[in-house]
Amino acid sequence: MKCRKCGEKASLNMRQHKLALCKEHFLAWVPEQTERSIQRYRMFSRDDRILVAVSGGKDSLSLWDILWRLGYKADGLYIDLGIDGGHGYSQESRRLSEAFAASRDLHLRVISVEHEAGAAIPEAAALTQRGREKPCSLCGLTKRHLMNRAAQEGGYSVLATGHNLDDEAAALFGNTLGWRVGYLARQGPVLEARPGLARKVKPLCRFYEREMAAYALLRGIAYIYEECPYAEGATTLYYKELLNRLEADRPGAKLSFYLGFLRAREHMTFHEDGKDKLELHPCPRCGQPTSAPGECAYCRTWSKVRLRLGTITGGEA
Ligand code: Q46
Ligand code: ZN
Ligand code: ZN
Repeated sequence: MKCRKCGEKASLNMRQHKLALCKEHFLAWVPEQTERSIQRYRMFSRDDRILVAVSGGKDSLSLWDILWRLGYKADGLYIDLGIDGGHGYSQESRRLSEAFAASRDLHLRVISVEHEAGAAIPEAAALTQRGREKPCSLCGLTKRHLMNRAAQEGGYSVLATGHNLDDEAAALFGNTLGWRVGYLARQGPVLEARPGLARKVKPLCRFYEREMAAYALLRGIAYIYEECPYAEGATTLYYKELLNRLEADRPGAKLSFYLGFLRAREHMTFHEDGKDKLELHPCPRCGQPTSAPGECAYCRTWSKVRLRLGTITGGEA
């Protein structure tokens, strides 16, 4: 297989795009395509200050690398979840994120959940969920809260995440299976700002996971290969597998599923009603918007954690 641009040996054959490229042309193609998505969905301009949520994985570090190469003003945010399992997952992903930032002289803000909220994620989950479930809902809630707060406090106009097409197609598949119209109404490359909520964008939403892995590898980015130890068995991974099977038989199926949804959404209206409807007001404790009647879920959950920690250690809640 030869590179379509120069005729040299191709490094990657992208059947879904009917495009094969050598290393050099693939490394140029990815930032070009990212720039096209940024423009197409009007994500941000070169005047904006962007905060990239970095996990130490291939997608978020590649996103940061691409934005930096394209000349955008992008800082990074790493949230240390305090997950020790899987050979010190948090420690290792933090080390790689810090090394990445240092190698490019970029600014990385590090927030530790334990320091901010009073306990590491697994510990807090064990206290509130009694070890019955995975810590993922608490983790997701905490990350969203801290990311939004960091974006607001730092005066960033936009928060960028490294979600790729496989992530987006799997989320869309799940939301469609359950006809969660509230989520469908809000799913897309851009989530506009609301009072107290930062604007969110996903510049890699048109890239297959495989393309991002190839980009990180060919660019020589050192990223954490292993997933979070709690990711195993997640429904999203099951949906990804199903979609991969479909993709193997019909190259391009994932992309057309997602892009078809975005096109269809322009002509359809998903009414956010019932429990999906998001009527927001500021949380009386932290000030972040919430749809809960009183304090936001973050404040309620973490005060429960601190209360239980206080009971155990004899300290203050
Ligand atoms: S939610 Fe769950 Fe992830 Fe948090 S605990 Fe790990 S798997 S990191 S995206
Ligand atoms: Zn080439
Ligand atoms: Zn709150």
